[in-house]
Amino acid sequence: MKKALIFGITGQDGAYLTELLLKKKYKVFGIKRRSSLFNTTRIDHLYNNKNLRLFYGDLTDGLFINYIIKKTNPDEIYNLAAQSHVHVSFRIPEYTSNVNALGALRILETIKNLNKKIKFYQAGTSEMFGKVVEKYQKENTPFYPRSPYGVSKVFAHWITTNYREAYGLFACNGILFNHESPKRGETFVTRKITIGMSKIKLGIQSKLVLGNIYAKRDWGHAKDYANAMWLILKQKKPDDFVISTSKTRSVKDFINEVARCLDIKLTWKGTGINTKGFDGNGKCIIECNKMYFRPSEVDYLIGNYNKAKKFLKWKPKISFKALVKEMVFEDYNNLKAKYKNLKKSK
Ligand code: NAP
Ligand code: G4F
Repeated sequence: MKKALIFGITGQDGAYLTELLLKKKYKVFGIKRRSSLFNTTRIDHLYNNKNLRLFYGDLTDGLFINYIIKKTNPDEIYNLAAQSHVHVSFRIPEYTSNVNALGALRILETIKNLNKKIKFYQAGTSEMFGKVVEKYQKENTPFYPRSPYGVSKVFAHWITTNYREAYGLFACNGILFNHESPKRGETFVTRKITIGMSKIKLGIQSKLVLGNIYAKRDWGHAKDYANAMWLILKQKKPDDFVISTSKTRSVKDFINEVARCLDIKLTWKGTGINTKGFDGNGKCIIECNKMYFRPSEVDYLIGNYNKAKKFLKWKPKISFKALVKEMVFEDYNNLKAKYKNLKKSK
């Protein structure tokens, strides 16, 4: 039986990857952080699986990392743990770097010292391309990160490459473009929109306030991307892969698709930060506020996943429309049920 150790198991991607690996009959060890509230919601449905075992731990703790890798001695390690919010990284740059950059180094150094046969996956990101220097970003497109988050991930990318070249580790970088799902964190823009617009439709919220709605992203589904992570470690030789859909859309396009799913007749007026969205009754339901703008922005991302298609035989299966529909459906129905129960209990 293959054994996998997942850092970041309680996150969006950790949940999809755990589902996949358990289905493939892996023994899965996962690291959860100690917190004052339960933080395992995304994997609670897997809790009783006898092949899943969770440990408390943290990527900032080198002693723990050494202990857990020694104790579990896995075949594969997936490093999905990160302070993953770009805007927040401007507020806590040192912490972000400690977790995202040094965290990856701590794992690699432990693998090097304990067991060089362990395969390692590093969760890299399109944010490393930042102010893009090529129209379609691929594996060898130069990086130009635009946030402490992006910079921390560039370190993690290169230290992974360095340990592969210097010590012969089976260490791989996935360079994943934005991927979303109903399990997406609620402060990322897609989920903020599906929750906010659902609440507006249900009459629980009057307005959705956003930042730069003209930024463009290449959005895929997290389930497809978790599958790519597993395929990357299945290769004969360690390598780096871009995972994307090769389609780009603005935040405004995403909002329009959500409005369509919820049957909200949305019209727009104004430009830039003064852009406003109105419902069928002429009521302003969307506006922009500079508090959600970043000190430096990534305006445009679109990936070229040809290498993954060729070597991993991977391609995205879930379309943009299907992704948005799934997210809206989940949020709208859950909120509707919750709101109904609240009304009943009053
Ligand atoms: P996420 O939902 O924010 O999950 C991050 C995970 O890391 C959570 O389990 C979190 O624990 C854990 N974590 C945070 N700080 C930690 C620390 N100090 N020690 C141990 N664990 C810690 O992120 P995601 O969307 O699943 O993304 C997974 C990885 O892929 C991240 O590294 C992210 O940077 C990267 N990535 C994501 C995307 C995307 O579009 N989703 C694209 C490219 C790359 P808690 O649950 O306790 O917070
Ligand atoms: O949803 P976002 O916060 O995602 P962002 O910054 O692209 O980062 C995500 O994807 C990366 C992959 O490229 C990951 F590495 C990273 O961990 C994370 O998962 O913002 C998307 C866009 C940005 O341009 C942002 O400025 O939406 C814009 N935006 C506009 N209004 C907003 C908002 N973003 C957020 N979070 N909240 C807003 O109100």
